[in-house]
Amino acid sequence: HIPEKQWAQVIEKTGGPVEYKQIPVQKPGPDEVLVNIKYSGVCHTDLHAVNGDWPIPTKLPLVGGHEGAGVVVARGELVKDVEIGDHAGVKWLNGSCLSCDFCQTGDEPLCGKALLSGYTVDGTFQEYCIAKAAHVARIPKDVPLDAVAPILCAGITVYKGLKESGARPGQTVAVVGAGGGLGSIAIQYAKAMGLQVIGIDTGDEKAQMCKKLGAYTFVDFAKSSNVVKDVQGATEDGLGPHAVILVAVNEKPFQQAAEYVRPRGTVIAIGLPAGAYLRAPVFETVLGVKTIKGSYVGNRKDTSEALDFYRRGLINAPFKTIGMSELQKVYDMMHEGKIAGRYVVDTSK
Ligand code: 8ID
Ligand code: ZN
Repeated sequence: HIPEKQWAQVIEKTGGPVEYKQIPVQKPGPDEVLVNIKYSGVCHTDLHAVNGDWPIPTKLPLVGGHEGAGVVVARGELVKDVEIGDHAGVKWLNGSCLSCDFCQTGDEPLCGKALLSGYTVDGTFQEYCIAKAAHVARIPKDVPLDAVAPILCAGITVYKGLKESGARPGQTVAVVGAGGGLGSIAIQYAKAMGLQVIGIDTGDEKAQMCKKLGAYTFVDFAKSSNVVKDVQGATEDGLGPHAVILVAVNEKPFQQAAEYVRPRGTVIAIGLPAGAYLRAPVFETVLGVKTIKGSYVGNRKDTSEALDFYRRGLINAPFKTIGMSELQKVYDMMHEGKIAGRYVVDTSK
């Protein structure tokens, strides 16, 4: 049975704090489902939303969260292909118009009417969350809901970013921010795609984790006196990695990447540090025929592909579980850069 009230983490104003309290359970509209969220990953995007780091405003009050894995408990009358009891994931792209130029061509994250979970609509830091049926991720029943939660944003995003990079099996990719949530999962997808990984982040815990996950070497940006030289030196011929996946929450590495990426290589910007700019030397970019581009989550097909990698046992990224009531602690650790891998909140605690 579906209760009238539920526990949620709510922010009333930009800047926070999050308040753990009871709020009403919503009813799904005709094209929507209600998902009983069991676990939700905590993405740095959720912290950006609390802090108001980005140029678009959030709804307020706001329930954050967009890596929610759970069970469908209700559906609107137009929903035909999601059943009550199905396992489903609520991701960043909560809904889109499905008819604009972008939606028609599988670029639905670019839809001008996109609904964003935990940003423009309430997200997954609550026990019951609404999402458009067309966009919920279909999660196979043999997959654990806690471990799969981080795939719903971090996994999809880095998988798509790796595809956008054009890197081929056997080539080298640098993951910048490799010790964080997206980075740790990026190492696993890259390895599964036959790429060789250089991890870049800081601290012994993250270094060890990155190597355990499959990075063949690690560059500690805080200890290195010349990150550009060290990253290039970590490649066999010293010419730099074929691709760079930028998932750090800091502007500086966005500038360094254009310098150390290999000629003909591609830099993929994914991380969204507040107010940051991409800067690259024109001369070296032109004569090196380098590509610099953004990558933004993934479409429904990327979602099912990313989940399939997970289902086949190719992705084993570390996560820690904590009660949803302790979300603020996770934000505090994230702010200090102290999380190796991902935290997942249990909505029942
Ligand atoms: O679709 C998208 N583009 C998308 C999707 C999901 C998330 C973008 N994001 C964005 C988030 O909004 C955030 O800005 O990706 C960024 C990373 O999210 P995350 O992985 O959830 O953050 P984290 O777990 O805090 O990891 C960040 C890591 O970066 C490292 C930190 O040590 C941490 O491990 N880092 C920093 I800060 N500066 C660094 C540097 N100079 C660095 N690593 C290497 N070099
Ligand atoms: Zn996210």
